[in-house]
Amino acid sequence: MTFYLFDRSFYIASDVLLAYITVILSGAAIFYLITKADKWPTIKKYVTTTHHRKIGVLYLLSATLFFIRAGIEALIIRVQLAVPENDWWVFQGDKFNEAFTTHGTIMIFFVAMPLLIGLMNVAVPLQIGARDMAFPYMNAVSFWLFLAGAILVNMSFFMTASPNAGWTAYAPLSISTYTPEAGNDYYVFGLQVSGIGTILAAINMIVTIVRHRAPGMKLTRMPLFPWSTLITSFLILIAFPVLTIALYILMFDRMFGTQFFTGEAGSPIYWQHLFWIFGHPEVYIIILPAFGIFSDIISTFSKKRVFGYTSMVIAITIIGLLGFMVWVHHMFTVGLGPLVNTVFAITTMLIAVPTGIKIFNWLFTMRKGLIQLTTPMLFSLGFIPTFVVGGVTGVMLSVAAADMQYHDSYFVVAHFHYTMIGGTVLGAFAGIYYWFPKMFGIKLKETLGKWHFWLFVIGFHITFFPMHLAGLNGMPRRVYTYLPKDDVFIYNFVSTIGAFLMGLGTLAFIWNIYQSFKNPDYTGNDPWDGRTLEWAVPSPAPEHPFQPMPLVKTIDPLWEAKRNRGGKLPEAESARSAPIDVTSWQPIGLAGMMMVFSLAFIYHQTWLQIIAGIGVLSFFVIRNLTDEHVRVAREEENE
Ligand code: HEM
Ligand SMILES: [Cu+2]
Repeated sequence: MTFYLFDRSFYIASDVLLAYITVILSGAAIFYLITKADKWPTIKKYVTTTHHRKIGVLYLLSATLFFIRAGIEALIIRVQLAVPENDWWVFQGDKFNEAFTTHGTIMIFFVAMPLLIGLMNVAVPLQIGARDMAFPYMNAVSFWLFLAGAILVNMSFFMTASPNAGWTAYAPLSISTYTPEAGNDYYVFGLQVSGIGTILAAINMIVTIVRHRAPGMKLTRMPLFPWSTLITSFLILIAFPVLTIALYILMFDRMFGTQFFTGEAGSPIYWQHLFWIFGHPEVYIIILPAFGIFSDIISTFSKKRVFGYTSMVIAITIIGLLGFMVWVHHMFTVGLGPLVNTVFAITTMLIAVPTGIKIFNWLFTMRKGLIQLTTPMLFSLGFIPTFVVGGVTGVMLSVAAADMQYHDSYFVVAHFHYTMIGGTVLGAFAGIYYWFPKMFGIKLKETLGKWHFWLFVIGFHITFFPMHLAGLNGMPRRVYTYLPKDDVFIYNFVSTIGAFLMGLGTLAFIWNIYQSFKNPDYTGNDPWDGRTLEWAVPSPAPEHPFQPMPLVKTIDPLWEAKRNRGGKLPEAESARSAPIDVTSWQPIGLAGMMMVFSLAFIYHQTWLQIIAGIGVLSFFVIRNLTDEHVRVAREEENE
């Protein structure tokens, strides 16, 4: 759309204009509602908090918002592809490239990751009897850095500079020769800033799990969600620095004229290696925690201890290790030679073994169990067959010779949505329904939960099953249209209908949250007749849980206590000390400054770079001068 002001013309694309209007109007509405309900003090509490439950809620809330944004993009993609030779609105050509790039990038980094890290924050400390995360302040820093990165990537659209080289940002397309606009700089800085937050979160999880378990809770008595969190955190700790390095190098190629990925000595294949050495572990980073969630939920609602506990732990560990040895399965068509392809085909196929073990363990956990079809359990049951389909197509793709056909086709798109939606997203929904009482003291409505489940899962299969067939019929991914004679119309049309059903399912979820707060069902400590420690503390979880500190003697201590000791957990003699909780504006300040710093680089503003750089460093200095241990010690002296 073109506007005229004082003889000058301004062009704003109509989709961007619509986004501006939507954001301004909904922003004003939210501002009004908050003021009317007098909620600014609550917001301040959340913004300055270092408490694990509140930070968990912040992660989940942001993830939900980004899910809506990237979900709308998915619907746009589906509408554009509904019929052949479609020229609907503006989403052809480069706009389409931008749509699938930001859809993929946001879904992976700013939806899947924070959904899981959010649930870890809410549940893991309580499940292991810790009083908070080991480093509460750093936890807040992690969250705000994640959000700063996410805002950077989301902002690009409003600056009409969306990343457009795919979520994989393959060189040479992603270097400035081919994409000189700011879009891929937003990608680089957004992922870099949020990646630092993720690495810090992983360190925090590892230390919390290793150092802050309740007395008696040996690693062999730890529930499976904390176990999968521990393994996942190690994967993050190893894989994310590879992404950090890759992004740095890409930044140098884009901004400072180096030639790592082009030219005489450089090669675009280097980017593919670096990206997938990070990228494959990344897909396990977003699936293993979901496995943990399903294990705990299936055990709770089958009223049985999880079958094959030890083999579950070993399987997660092996999947984690193998995850680092398979990255070349994304590069079978590059031409690395038959030997390399064979080795990586075999390691990839091996992963099916521990995954299969887990599937059978879940089935055996349910066998002869007293199964309760609550909403979290339904999501877990929906996961098993869906994920098996994703696993089977994964094994098909791992056959290097066959992958020459499958590669970059819609078959791949179907495969990874079966694993990521069938695994991660269903897992996150299951976890949200399951732990919602621990977050807010109320349950989500079961009837609406069932609507959510059925619409979403049926919609999912209608959307993604036909994509396998479109892919086998030769439809490549990342294309904005096709011809009638390509014979893929019917698959695409059905797929688009399914996508809208998923959208309806998501609306049911949001409506459910609204209804549940409006007519709350208050629940006690233990709404699901749970087995693990989090159900022994009040809902919502208080600032100082576990007084007195329990002594753990089995895998499901609360269940054991309910059977044999009238529900009272044995008490430990000496409690673990609680981390010092503070409230602070520093984490959000630091993250905000990082954002300014990044923008200064994206728009090449040297002075702003210097000032914002000093700003970032000064937060480190301030932090050093405000040691809360000293403050607390002084307060205790004065008492
Ligand atoms: C909610 C319903 C969803 C629908 C209808 C949907 C649809 C699509 C479609 C049609 C594509 C292919 C675009 C193309 O190649 O031209 C795509 C790509 C992608 N989707 Fe989704 N998606 C959904 C949810 C998700 C979720 C939850 C995730 C991850 C957690 C995800 C991750 C991705 C990724 C990584 C890509 C690849 C982007 C690229 O090629 O760079 N999607 N999606
Ligand atoms: Cu992979």
